[in-house]
Amino acid sequence: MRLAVVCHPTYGGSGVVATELSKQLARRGHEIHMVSYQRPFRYDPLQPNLFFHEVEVSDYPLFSHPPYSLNLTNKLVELVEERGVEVIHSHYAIPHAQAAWMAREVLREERGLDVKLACTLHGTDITLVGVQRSFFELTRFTIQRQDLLTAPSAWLGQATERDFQVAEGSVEVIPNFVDLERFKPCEYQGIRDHLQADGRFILTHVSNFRPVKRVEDVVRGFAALRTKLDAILVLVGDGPELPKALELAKELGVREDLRVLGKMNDLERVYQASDVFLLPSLAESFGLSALEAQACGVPVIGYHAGGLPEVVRNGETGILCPAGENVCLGGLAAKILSDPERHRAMSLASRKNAEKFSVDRILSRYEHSLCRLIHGEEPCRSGADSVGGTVEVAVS
Ligand code: GMT
Repeated sequence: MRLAVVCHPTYGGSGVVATELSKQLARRGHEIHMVSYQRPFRYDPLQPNLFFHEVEVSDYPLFSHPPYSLNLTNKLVELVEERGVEVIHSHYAIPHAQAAWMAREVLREERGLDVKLACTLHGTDITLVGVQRSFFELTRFTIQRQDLLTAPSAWLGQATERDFQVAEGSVEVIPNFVDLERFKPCEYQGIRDHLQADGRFILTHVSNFRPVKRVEDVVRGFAALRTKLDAILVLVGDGPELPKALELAKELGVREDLRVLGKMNDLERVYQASDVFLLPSLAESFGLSALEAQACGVPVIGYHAGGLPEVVRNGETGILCPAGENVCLGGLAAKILSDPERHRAMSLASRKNAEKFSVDRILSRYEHSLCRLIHGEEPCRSGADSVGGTVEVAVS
């Protein structure tokens, strides 16, 4: 296959999934063209069959808001014409599904080319941003015109079908995946020392600290736990809600117990040192961080809401509290931590659960669905086959 993969390059689950998927498909011999305004942070320039195409964003002074979607559309037209791209795979609907649809219109009408469109919906493109009045109509229109729609959870699939008038059952659920070699349990003591845990339990939260992550609930839950147990709370990532969370921790008298690490690349080292992972979002479509934590053997505590129950097995690999009950988060975390046998069983079950989301298993599902767009039920040819066996490394 020859694919154009369009994504947001910044930190965030959708960019991570798009880039890891691209690398894996390229490894299987498909020709993958990643497209964005900046190189995605997990992109590997040395990987054969993987190319990055930067969209030049117009800086003409008349535009106080550069029309990125138009520059992106032109780049996609160019890639289909010049590189023979067969499918445009958008990650996060806005503005990628719109640009892909516009590119296809140009290609059909003027060049007689029929590129297929696939879009992986990730979460807030449906639940928060796409439903805004200023985005809704065009998002609905372009989502309905994709040849393949995928979502990481049944919960997000159903929300899309309900709110965007997509035919029932037409969103395919393909969960997020995890690299089980990288994210695995490890007893290494160094990070615990570095965090000055001094034998205390370690609770962790990793996110982009936006309101949807409900970081205040993390802090309130942790404060509730601190009335029962000695522990520290490690916060990884950065975003607009972080200062508020730190202020709240001060008010609740637990600021000294926080370790604020900022953005990190090698997250596995923090998960491996953690005893419990907290993710109390109410509208999380999947929760990639919850999967990565479980792969490292760390039970997850969050709410019975969104797609989280599809990732965390309530009572087995973590605990899901009734939505919004933040004191419950701390109370149940304390219960698990005070029972070493139960904690150990949950830790083992967490790793086992994560194994169901291995790269190989999930990748095959993407590969099958994308190939079907081009070849129907025929077996899929690799990119190398379809371009005459050439394997190149290049950046355009
Ligand atoms: O929807 C978002 O907030 C953006 C996206 C991102 O880029 O961070 O996150 C979503 O995509 C991830 C990968 O599919 C999922 O694991 C996250 O659960 C999801 N975030 C939300 O639904 C809030």
